[in-house]
Amino acid sequence: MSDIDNEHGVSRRNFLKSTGLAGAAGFGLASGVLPYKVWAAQDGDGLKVHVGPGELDEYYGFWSGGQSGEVRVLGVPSMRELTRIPVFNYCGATGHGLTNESKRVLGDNAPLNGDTHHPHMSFTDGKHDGRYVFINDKANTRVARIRCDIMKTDKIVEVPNVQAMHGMRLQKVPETKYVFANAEFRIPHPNDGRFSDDDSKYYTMFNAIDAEKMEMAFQVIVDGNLDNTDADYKGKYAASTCYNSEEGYTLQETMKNERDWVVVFNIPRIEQAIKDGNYETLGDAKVPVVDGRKGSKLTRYIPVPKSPHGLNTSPDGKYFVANGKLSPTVTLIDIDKLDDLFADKLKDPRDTVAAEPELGLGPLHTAFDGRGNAYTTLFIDSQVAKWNIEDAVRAYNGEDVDYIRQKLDVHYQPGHNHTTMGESREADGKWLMVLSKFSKDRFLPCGPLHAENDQLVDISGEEMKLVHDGPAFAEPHDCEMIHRSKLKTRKIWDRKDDYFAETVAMAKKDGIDLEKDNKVIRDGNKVKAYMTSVAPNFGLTEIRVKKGDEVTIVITNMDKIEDVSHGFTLVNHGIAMEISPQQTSSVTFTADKPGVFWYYCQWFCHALHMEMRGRFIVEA
Ligand code: CUK
Ligand code: CUA
Repeated sequence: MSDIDNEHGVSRRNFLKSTGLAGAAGFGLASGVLPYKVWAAQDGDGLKVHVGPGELDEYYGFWSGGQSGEVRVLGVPSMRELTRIPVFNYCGATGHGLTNESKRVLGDNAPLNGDTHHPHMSFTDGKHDGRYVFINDKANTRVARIRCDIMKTDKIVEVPNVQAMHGMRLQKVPETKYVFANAEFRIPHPNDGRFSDDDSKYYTMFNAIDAEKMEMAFQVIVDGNLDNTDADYKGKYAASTCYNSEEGYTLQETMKNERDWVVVFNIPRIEQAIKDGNYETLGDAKVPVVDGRKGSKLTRYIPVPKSPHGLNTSPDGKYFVANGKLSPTVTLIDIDKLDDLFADKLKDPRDTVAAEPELGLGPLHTAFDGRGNAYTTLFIDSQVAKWNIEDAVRAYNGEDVDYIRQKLDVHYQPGHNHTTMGESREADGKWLMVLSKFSKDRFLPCGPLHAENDQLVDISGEEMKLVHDGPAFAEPHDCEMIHRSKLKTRKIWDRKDDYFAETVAMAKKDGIDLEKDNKVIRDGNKVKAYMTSVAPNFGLTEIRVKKGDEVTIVITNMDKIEDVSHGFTLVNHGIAMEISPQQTSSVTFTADKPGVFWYYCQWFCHALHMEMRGRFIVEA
C-alpha cells in the first residue's frame, strides 16, 4: 500500500503520528517535520543524480551483501552495480571458494556462507587511503580484508574463542594498525560442553586484529555484550555499545534495564598491559587476552539509555554517538573528557555526556555531513532525523534551542545511513544513503522475499531530498561511499601478484614456465595440466588423465588487453573459474568419471569465443 493517501501527498503515517501514535508513545512530535514529498531528480535543484551513458560516478560505494556473504561495489549517485566481491561465499563466476588461490584465502573447509555487515576502508591519518576494505562475518566469526587494487579478498581471520563477529571498525589515526571487532554473543569459557549452563563462565570479548598481517592482536574480556563499535581520531580510544548489560539469555531478560552502556577501550593501556605480560591466553589460541571487566584500568563503562545500537564517531573527532534504539535519544560522549575519565578525575562516567537529544522512535545509526549536522535513522518512525550537533549540546546545557532541522520519511524502517566520505575527516556532505530494511510496495513484487531499499538522499542543501530508490538483495546493513580519487585499481594483473604467488612457486618447482608452457605432468596419480590462454585459444586442446587421478588445472592468461578475461569451465564437473588478463588461476579436483568432457571458456572474449574449448579425456 502506498504511503501517500491523496493527491496532495499527505501521508497517512504522518497524520497518524501527529495525532494518536506520538502521544501514545509518550513523547510528542518533534518540530521541524516536513510534509512527505518525493523529490524528482532535477538539474538545478540540488545535486545531479543522473549519470549519463559513458559518464562515470563520483563515488565508489562498498556495500555489505548481508547474508549473501559478499561485498558489492556500486557507483554513486547512479546506484549502478559495478562489481561483486565474493568474500565468505562461493561465487560461480569467479570460482571464489573453488580455486586453489581463493581456498588459500578462505582456509581449509571454510564455510561458504557469511553474514557481512560492516565494510570499512583503511585509513591513513583519519583519511581513507584506498588500500583495503575490511568486512566482518557475523555468521562464522571471521574478518576479511579486500585489496582495493584488484577488488579481491586477500586475507581472512577466524577469530578464536568468541562468537558472532558484529560491530567492526578501524583504527583511523595514525593509520589502520588495528581492525576492531565486537563479538556479540556471550559464550562459556571454555566452550567445550562442560559449562553450557554455568552462567559464571559466560563472557564475550572485544577483538583487535593486526590489519597488515591479518592476525589476531589482542582480545579484551568485557561485561555485558558488544554490539557496534567505532574508534576516535586520536588513535587512543575505541567505544562499543552494549544492549545486554543484563547478561540475559532471553529477549525479556535483555530488555530489563532502563540503561545499558557504552564501553570505552583505552588502546595504549591495553598495549602496555600486554607488553608488561599482564595477559592470559585461552585454549590453543596464542592471542593475548586482557580483562576489561568493570574495575579494570583498561576500560570504562558509561551508562546510556536503553539497548543502544549504532556507535558513530563524528568526523571532527569530538564525539562518540551512541544510538538509543529503545530510547528516542542518542547520547553524545565527549571524547576530550575520556582522559579525565580514565584518570578517575570525574565523579560519574555520565559526566562525559555532552548531549542527549531526543530524535524520535528507534534511533539506530548516525551519519555526519561535515557541516555540523547529524543524520539519525529512526527505525520505528521510518524517518531520518537531521539535527544540529552543537544546538543539541546547547539544549542539553539548558538553552532553549531546537536542534531538529528536518525529518524525512524513508521507505521503510531504516537501519544504517551513511554520508559520502562521512566516516573520515573528509566528510563532504553531498549524499546520504539510507539503508531501509523493508521495501514493501516500492518495487515490482517478486515473491515473498522482498528487496531492501537503499535510498539516495541529496543533503548538499539545507533540505534533505530523496532522489532514488535502489533495490538490494539480502540485506546490506552498511555501506561506505568513497570518492573515486581515493582508489587506484589495476586494469590487468601484475604477474608478480601475491594472490597467485604460491601457484607460481609450484610451477617453478615443476620446471614450468607459466607464460609459455603447455604441458601435462604426472606424479603418481597426481596430474597437473599447465596451459596458457590467448584469445581465442587454450594452450592445450586435449588433457588426458586416468579415472581416479587428482587433477590440477593451471591456466595463465597471456592476454595483455584490458577486459579480455577468459574462463575455464569443465562440463558436468561443477568446475568454473575466472582468468583475467595476466592472471594465473588453478583448480584441483578428482577425475572420477571416465569419458570425454569438454572444457570451454565462459567469458565472451573474442569473435571465436565459442570455439575456445578442449577435451578432457578420462580413461577408464
Ligand atoms: S547493524 Cu544492521 S542495522 Cu549489523 Cu550495523 Cu545496525
Ligand atoms: Cu576466452 Cu571466451
